[in-house]
Amino acid sequence: MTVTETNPAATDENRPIGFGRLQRKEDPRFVRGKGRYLDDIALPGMLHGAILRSPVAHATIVSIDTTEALAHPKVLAVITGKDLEGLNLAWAPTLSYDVQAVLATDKVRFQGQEVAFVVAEDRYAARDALELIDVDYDVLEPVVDVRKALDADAPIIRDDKEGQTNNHIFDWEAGDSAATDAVFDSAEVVISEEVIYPRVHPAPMETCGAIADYDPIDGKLTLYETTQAPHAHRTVFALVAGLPEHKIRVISPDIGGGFGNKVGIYPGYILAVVGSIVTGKPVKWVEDRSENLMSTSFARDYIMKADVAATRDGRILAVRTHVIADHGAFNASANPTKYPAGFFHIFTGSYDLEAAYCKVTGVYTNKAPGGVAYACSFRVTEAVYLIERMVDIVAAKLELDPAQIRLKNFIRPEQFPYANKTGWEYDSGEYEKTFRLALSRAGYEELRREQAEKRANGELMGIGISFFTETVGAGPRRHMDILGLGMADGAEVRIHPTGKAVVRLSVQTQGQGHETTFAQIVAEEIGIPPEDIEVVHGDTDNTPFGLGTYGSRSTPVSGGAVALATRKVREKAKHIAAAMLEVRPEDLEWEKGRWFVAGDPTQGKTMAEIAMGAHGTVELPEGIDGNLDAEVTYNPPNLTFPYGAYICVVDVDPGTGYVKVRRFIAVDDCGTRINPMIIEGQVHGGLTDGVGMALMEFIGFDESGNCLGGSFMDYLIPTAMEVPDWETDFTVTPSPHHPIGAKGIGESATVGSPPAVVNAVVDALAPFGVTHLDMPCTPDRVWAAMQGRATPP
Ligand code: MCN
Ligand code: CUM
Repeated sequence: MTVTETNPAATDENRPIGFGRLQRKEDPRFVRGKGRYLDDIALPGMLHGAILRSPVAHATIVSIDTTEALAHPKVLAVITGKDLEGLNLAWAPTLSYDVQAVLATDKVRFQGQEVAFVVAEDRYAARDALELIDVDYDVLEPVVDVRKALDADAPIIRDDKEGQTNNHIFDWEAGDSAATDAVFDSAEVVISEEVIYPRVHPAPMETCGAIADYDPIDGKLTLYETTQAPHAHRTVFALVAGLPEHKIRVISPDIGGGFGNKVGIYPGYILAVVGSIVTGKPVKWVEDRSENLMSTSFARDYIMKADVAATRDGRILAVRTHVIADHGAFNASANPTKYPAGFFHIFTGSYDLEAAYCKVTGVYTNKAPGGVAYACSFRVTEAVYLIERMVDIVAAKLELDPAQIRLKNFIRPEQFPYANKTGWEYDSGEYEKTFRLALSRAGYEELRREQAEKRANGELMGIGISFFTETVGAGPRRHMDILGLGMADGAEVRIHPTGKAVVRLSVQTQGQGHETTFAQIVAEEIGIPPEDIEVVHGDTDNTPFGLGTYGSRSTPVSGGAVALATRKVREKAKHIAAAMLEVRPEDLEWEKGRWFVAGDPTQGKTMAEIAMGAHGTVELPEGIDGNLDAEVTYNPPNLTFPYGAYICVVDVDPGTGYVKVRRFIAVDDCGTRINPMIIEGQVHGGLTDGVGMALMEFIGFDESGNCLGGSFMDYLIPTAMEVPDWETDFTVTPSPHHPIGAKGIGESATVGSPPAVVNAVVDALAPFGVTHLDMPCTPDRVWAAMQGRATPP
């Protein structure tokens, strides 16, 4: 088999097969407009649903009159919360052991909440009929300011919950409070700041939607959904709707971006199912942009009060923080159950501390639910932003260089595996090496000289550094589950008689290129070229069980499953080859793509020959059945800890406060790299996210609880105009416990870049005595900071 000829695209890094810069197998259909997204699917006789949403943030529902809507000639059904109560479906469990109203029955609790569902012959009729529904609301005082949510006189939002006498959801803590306080008591320097990570939204290009097709004859529900986790959704649907799980098929077609927005189970999905059961026809529901921005999973919304204890010369000793977490009206965030604040407790960052402690208080407000979305790595975003902002503040107050203070405090290579003070075991890292590469790529010393010259001329140039460590690949089953489902993932590898392969995954690509990279893992392990390997995913009838794609867990978990399943195939192939060659398996040696007789390389069998042999007539050894297939469910022993060093250079217009990102240098380490081109794409996208959040993205509310970020006119996202040409580089520190040494990369840049941008803006404003500025650093906020005024909301 001459691999190089059959795989001309994979020529990068001298690796003709397996890992390398292979062009994406999925792109021919995407670039030709042949992707098949949810809204492209039209089933025979399909009806269309639309959701009536609450115009107010907090109100009692006095009455709902649907008579006129029902009289619309094209309307087949109008469903209200009362109807759902009859089916015991008015409330659905969230992924955080709370409940969420599918359609409001008693009260509405955020602007945009689902109140009624219309099913009509077409989309326009469904929308028109929404306007014919008459809802009488008795408006209540809303809880908008999260700081006041726990006040004794605050209106109680969740009066539906028995025993709920305030807006408190949970208190969660990590680390050692007393030990941390002790370090603070004797510290030379204590520095405090309140750091806010505002509410933002993942805003994928494709909004969320579902098509439910319930067949009353055989009782089978086929549910097309924009979901990042088809298997988990199916199980939850079985539990919620009481449908037998083997009669539910969840199909997740091509996804136009997920970014965490497509993890949750939204009322619209459930309503499509109810609509199909009620009408006996397939029902499609697709939300519009405003519905997406106003009602589906937002992200962040953390107010973090933090203290850092340090020595006068910049050795950081301890960090403690108290977070108020705004979870909106329902606690619907998608965390591993044990961790209501996600993995926020990695806020100790990349530094070797003596002590750390965090407490997170989750509260209800009259806002849309969510919290864990937007490439957050389960709230590592908030953690990284906090520590990287604080380290810069400490550096500024102690008049130290932000690069030097980081070098002084890094966890050293010989300390890995490193147990941090809040319970994580970092698997591997060479922080200083990666950091120094970023400094040299940036020309850090030269940049500082340039900055000094500019400052002398009254020009505002800023240099921002961020060094982040992530924890991705949730997770070991003994520690991590969602609704009781352990966080493992399955993979199935089948080799056809002619030597072509199919690999079936439990994870779901949304743009990350799984159809390419998972084929590359099989190729690397077994020597079949990637173009001969088909990747199947996104259909519960055709893939093994697993928890899906989020928290950059596909490579750490599913990637491990695929590598191990392929190794099983390779081992089996050895026994079959031995039978074919009439030698003992111990006498065979492996080279990529073939087993051969040790000492006589001419005597061998390629994978294609072995595949045919497996299905052929040769007598197979005891215990080897006639196929070349294998499956594995992989339960990772630990998470993986990718990291990176980012440096951002900005110029601030002293006249307007406008921030221009001039340069951005990103050096990432995600261990073994499967496809460098795809990794670069992931990093470019995440850096763009970071510039967006740092400078413009923000979901705000007025005092009545009206959402101020409900369209792309108000919720700004970056375009090519706002971002520089990214300068990326990498180091490789393989994960010691992952089968191929890979760590996740899908969220690294979104997690790591916002502090670099904000640190750069604050650095630019240093001549004004500014040491902190909250995101987004919009021109008006930057301007106000220059004038020494409080920043506008
Ligand atoms: N990869 C690699 N080598 C590594 C690590 C990863 O080549 N060492 C490749 C993977 O094989 C995969 C891609 O990079 O093709 C991302 O892998 P991974 O880090 O495992 O992340 P996931 O595949 O689990 O993707 C999830 C992650 C998350 S949680 C969000 S949010 C996000 C992100 O991916 N959403 C995205 N990146 C996105 N990119 C696109 N285009 N669209 C989204 O919705
Ligand atoms: Cu937190 S967004 Mo991604 O994990 O799907």
